[in-house]
Amino acid sequence: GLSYPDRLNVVTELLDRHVAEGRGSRTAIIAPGLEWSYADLAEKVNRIANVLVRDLGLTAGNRVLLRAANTPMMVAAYLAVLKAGGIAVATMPMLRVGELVYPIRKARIALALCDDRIVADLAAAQAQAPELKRIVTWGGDGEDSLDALMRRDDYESFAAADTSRDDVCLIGFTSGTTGEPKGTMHFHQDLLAICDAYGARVLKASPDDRFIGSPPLAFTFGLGGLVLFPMRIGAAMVLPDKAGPPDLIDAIERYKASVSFTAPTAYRAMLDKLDGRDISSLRICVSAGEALPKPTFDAWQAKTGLPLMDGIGATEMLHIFIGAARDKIRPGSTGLPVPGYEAKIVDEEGREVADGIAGRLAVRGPTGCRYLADARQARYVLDGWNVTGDTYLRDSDGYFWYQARSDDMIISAGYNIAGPEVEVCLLTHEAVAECGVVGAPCPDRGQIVKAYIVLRSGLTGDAGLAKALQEHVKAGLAPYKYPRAIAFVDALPKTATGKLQRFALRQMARD
Ligand code: 3SK
Repeated sequence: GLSYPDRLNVVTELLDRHVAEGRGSRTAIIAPGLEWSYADLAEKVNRIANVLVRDLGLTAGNRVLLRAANTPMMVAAYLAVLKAGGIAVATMPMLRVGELVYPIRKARIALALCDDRIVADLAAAQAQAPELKRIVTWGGDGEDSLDALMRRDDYESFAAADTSRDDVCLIGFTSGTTGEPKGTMHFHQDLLAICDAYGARVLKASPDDRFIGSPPLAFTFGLGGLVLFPMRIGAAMVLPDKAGPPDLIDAIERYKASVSFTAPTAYRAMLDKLDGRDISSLRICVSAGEALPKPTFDAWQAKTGLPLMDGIGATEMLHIFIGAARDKIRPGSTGLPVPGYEAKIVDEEGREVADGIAGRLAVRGPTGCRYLADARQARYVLDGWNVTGDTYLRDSDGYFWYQARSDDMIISAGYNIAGPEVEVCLLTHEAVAECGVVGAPCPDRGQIVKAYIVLRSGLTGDAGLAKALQEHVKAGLAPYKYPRAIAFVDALPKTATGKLQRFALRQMARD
């Protein structure tokens, strides 16, 4: 089993230890026009931690919202919050005002650190979330900017807060299908546990590797794959300005990245753009965030000679809990429970079913699952087992095979999108009387968001109105949630009690 000392600050282990043990000159972060060694990163973290404690009054256990793309300063700010004993609540840069208000209020966040370029939505959210007292930005100018505060003479060193291994250090919000997002809480030791379980036993990267990928650091898939796994072994992370598939190829080629973390959609998109490119530096490719179809595995292997290492994780569990090391891969299967984790298939009543029978995937292990003040804990965590929203079966060799989602979540290009959230947004458009939003199969993105819309009487659906509805969703929610397909219908399938029959809509979307 994994065990850690009682007094533990994860930043001491992931960062300061490298400097203390003479590895300070190793490269920690590579970004366009910039390279930071572990010592450089440690100094930035210390400076920000000093600002947090001495200028902004942070005390242990305070929550700090972080809002930025995957930049070196985002990494430094994240680690500084943890080193100072705070709790990081990272938010995806594409979140809009309404999506920012909920986590601020739920986690009662008084302080935010934000990239100046994307502060507008956060500032607007502050007007609806009185809990948020202060936003400090970096990358702009002004005496109050984080950059100015960090420059103080005596801010170069900082003693890590004396935290315990089971002090909460991050809250990750999931995109729940029913009701509000759930805040999942993780301890200092959890961040090491995923490195020492999946990282050491399945991924098996080396200190000379360079990690790259597209998931935002606010999604714990990105935090683990791009920051924690490399730092645990003293390797480097590559943070390109943009991480869409063409930019990812550019960055792999330019910075000789060797370990990639992204979703099947991105691997598929890269496949079409590889001719004439040199990505021979790549040696380990992890695929998660959505189910990996076997044809994608086969096509990537045929083109690059590399197997895609499939995995399933959850914000609840912090990172991947089923996957397979390179010599254990069975194409089409997600793999085996990561050492330290247990997984089983259960029926609707939570009883384990026999191998070969499909049911809901349940998992338990060292990193999950505690929700922040949420009665739904009782529904999703049974006897310590987290019941996921995925239907799986286990074969007689213990391999897990993905079948389908068991709930209303749409997984598109690795993003989790709650159909009901998009419905609520569409209903705020004056032309919409009723709507139902489900996932429709898509060869490139796995699924796309498809909206079935009943218009108010007298209106007719056409391409212009469909476009207007798409723009309406993009303005109200993170743009990746917009319905790529819209069908205007006369009525929606309903139960006798008037409830939307999503399974019937899902069937329509498949036909
Ligand atoms: O599989 C996922 O969607 C996931 C979620 C959170 C963290 C890590 C992963 C792979």
